[in-house]
Amino acid sequence: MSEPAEQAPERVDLVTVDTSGDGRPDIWVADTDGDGRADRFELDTDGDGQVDLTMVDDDQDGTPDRVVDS
Ligand SMILES: [Ca+2]
Ligand SMILES: [Ca+2]
Ligand SMILES: [Ca+2]
Repeated sequence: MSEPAEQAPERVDLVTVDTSGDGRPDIWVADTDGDGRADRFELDTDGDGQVDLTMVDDDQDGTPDRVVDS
């Protein structure tokens, strides 16, 4: 038995923010490659609880680099 060389990336929400104060998060900051650093930012811009805008931080410097259309 040997450990797999690569583990499947597992998304972890590092931070959720409720900017509108309605008790539901509208910003999610997630780590999708398992290194503990944020690389994905999701925004709910109309407050329905569904993500409207996804941004990816390719170099993981904390600033989103590009917008991903879903
Ligand atoms: Ca990461
Ligand atoms: Ca929404
Ligand atoms: Ca960046």
